[in-house]
This record gives sequence, structure tokens and C-alpha cells, in this order.
Amino acid sequence: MKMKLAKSKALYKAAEKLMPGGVNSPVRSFNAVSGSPVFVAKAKGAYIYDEDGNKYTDYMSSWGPLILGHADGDVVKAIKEAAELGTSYGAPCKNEIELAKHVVKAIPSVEMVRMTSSGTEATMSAVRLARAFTGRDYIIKFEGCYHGHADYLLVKAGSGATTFGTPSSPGVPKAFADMTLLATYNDLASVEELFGQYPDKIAAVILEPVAANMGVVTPEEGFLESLRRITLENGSLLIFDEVITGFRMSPGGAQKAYGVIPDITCLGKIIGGGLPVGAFGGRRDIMNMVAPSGPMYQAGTLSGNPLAMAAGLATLRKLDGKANYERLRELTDALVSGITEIIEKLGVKARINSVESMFTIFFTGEEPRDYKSVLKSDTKMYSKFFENLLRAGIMFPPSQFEAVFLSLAHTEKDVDKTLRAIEQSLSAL
Ligand code: KE4
Repeated sequence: MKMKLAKSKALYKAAEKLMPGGVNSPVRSFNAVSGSPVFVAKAKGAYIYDEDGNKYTDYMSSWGPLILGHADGDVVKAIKEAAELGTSYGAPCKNEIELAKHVVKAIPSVEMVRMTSSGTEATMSAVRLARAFTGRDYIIKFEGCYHGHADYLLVKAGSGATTFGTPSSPGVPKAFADMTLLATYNDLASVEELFGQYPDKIAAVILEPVAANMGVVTPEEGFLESLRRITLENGSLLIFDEVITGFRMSPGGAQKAYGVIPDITCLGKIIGGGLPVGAFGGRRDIMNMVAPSGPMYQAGTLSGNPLAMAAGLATLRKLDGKANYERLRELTDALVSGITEIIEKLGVKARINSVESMFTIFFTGEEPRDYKSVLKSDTKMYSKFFENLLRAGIMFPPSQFEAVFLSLAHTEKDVDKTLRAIEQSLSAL
């Protein structure tokens, strides 16, 4: 069925004249799929509506923050009330304490936390902090993990950097990239080798405890525990980038779910409830290095912004509770098991990695367990799959190397409609 997309196409033409690629973040450009993005007019619950009036069941979920669904009543109310009291003070406000309290209580590794305005700022600052605390310069990251776009983390990065074929971006000085050592996800030997080559020089190992930016790739048995051991043995810090997994995997993030406690944790997305919030936190002795308590400088005009704090607090308070996570898991399992049945019935070469309320369908026959294996996925097939779904009113992420997210606003009815659309979409490939 041909969708009316004239308004979005016209808007995209105008946007392309004003913004690189017509977007403010590359993955939104649909360049990896249909090439012309839909422009969203409004969103509510599990649905987004584009400027041409088309309705989509949304599984992008703004790349993770909207675990309650779009325009949740309580979150919107909290933002409206906060806005009436001012939009930014440049001075501390009570809700910064309230959100910090919630994070400290929920996330096992966090005794103190600093708010930022994005996940990139959180991970960038966490790496600087690890370097300041240890006095060492090298860091280890994993191929395919994405930690935002700070220079030293844009080395073999996932998400849009991989989608658009620039995992190591131009513009990053070689001197910076040289201090970012690359290991292979789920391959402990690749980490041990680097510690052997750079004794007493590695400040930290940073990773997504469950990778979601090369598509969803889960840590194999013992991998996280071994990273915890090897960093302790070498006097290096372990940084968990939980910008996606924080409050998604469980109220305590992946570290609670897997029982592996890092030294520093980065957060974002859900803790802002759709407004710009990131955070990094950890042991008190480490966090006391951060200005003004300590010498490591880090700052932000809108860090701890009252509206963002109100949105984050309303989200976390409403999300809290075992029942919500059970509901999210139950809905996701229904969708994933339905897709698995369809894949088997149609004999499609595809694998699904799924954790709690996020998953990725990889168009490959290989086990997607690290960057090398996920790169073998058939991205052209994914693009056609995405397009077919879009025409059926289902919005999946516009890239093979991202995660599908469910929210508490999705229903069994949405899952049934989605399964029918997926069956049609896969049959038409
Ligand atoms: P932001 O700077 O985009 O708020 O956060 C960076 C970041 C850090 N760590 C992880 C694990 C992340 O997933 C992200 C951002 N995720 C991407 C999508 N996978 C954001 C979408 C985009 O780039 O537009």
C-alpha cells in the first residue's frame, strides 16, 4: 500500500538545505534504509503520527528513553508544572537532589552522581575521571560499542558510526585514537593481551554491559565477571556505559541484573524521560575527584536542568516496581517468540538477540556475538524489511545496528498487529 509521504518529503528537502543531512543526528536520516525520513507531528503512548497523518506503532522509542511511552500524562504534567516555575536557574534546585537520590538508591555502583545533558557528556566525563583518578592515559573500548561522539570514543564505534561506515571518524587526531585500545566483545583474551602490552598504563575499560549499538549483543557467561577481575588485578577502573541498559534492564541496570559492579556508571535516556539528561556516578572516593570537590574539571550550563529533572523523576517514580519490568518482559517475549516462529516458518536466515524489553533481528545465519559477526548481517535485507514495516505502520529502528525497544504503552493488540506486519514484510523480501 502506497503511503502518502509528500509533506515529510517536502520538509526533508527544506531541512537538507539548513542542516547536514537534514537532521540533527545522523541515525534519523533513514540514509541506511529508505533515504527519506518521516517528520513526526506528534506522539502519544506507543504511537507516532507523521506530518502526512500516517500513524505508526513505534519501536524506536526515541532510541530508548520512552519506556513509559510517548507523552506520558504524569511526565507531561511534571514538565508543565516545572516550566511554570522557570526553565533554568544556573543554580541548584531540590529536584537535582531528588533525582540523584533515586539514582544512588537504584544503581549499586553509584554513591555519588553528576548530572549532564547527554550520554556523550556522561561517558566523555567518565573517561576523563578514570584518567584523572588513575593518572593513566590509555583506555580499552570494544569494537562496535558506541559511547556517544567524544573524540576518543569514536574509534570503531557502533550505532550510526557503523551504520554510515565511519566507525572511526575523520577529525579525531591520531594521538587521541592511539590511546584508545580496541578489544573484541565477548573475547577476554583480546583484553588480557592489551593489559599485557600496556602494563600499568590502562586507566579504564569501558563497555556497554549489554551492547545495543551493534544491535543487541549480550555478554557471554563470565565475560563481565572477568572484566571486573582483570581491571581490579591491574589497578584499572571498570566503566559500565548504562545509557541504554540503566533502568531498562532492571531498576538497577545491567550491573544489578548480572551482579557485576563497576567503578563508574554512565546513564542517560530513561533518567531524563525524554528530556536531555545524562549522568555519571560511582564510588565516593572517585567522584570526589570531580570539580569543585576535586581537580578534574567537568561542567554544563543546563546540567541538572529543572525541567529535565522533573521529567526524569516522574519517569523513574512511575517506572519503579517489579510488575512493570515483568510486564515489559512479557510483552517483549510475546513479540520475540512470535517473530521466531515466523522466521522458522518462512525459512528466513535471521537471528534474534533479546534482553528484557529490547531486541534486534539480525539478517544473518551466524551467531551475532561480537562486532565481526554482526557486520555479516545483510543490511540490504534489513532495509527492505524496515521499509515494508514502515508502509504497514510499524516503525522499527532505521538501522540493522540498533535496538528495538518496547514500552509500558505497548499492548498485546500492538504485538499482534506487529506480528502480522512482520510476517507480510518477511514474506515480501
Ligand atoms: P547521547 O549523547 O546520544 O545522549 O548518548 C550517547 C550514547 C552513549 N552510550 C550509549 C550506550 C548510547 O546508546 C548512546 C546513544 N545512543 C544512540 C542510539 N543507539 C543515540 C541515537 C542518536 O545518535 O541519535
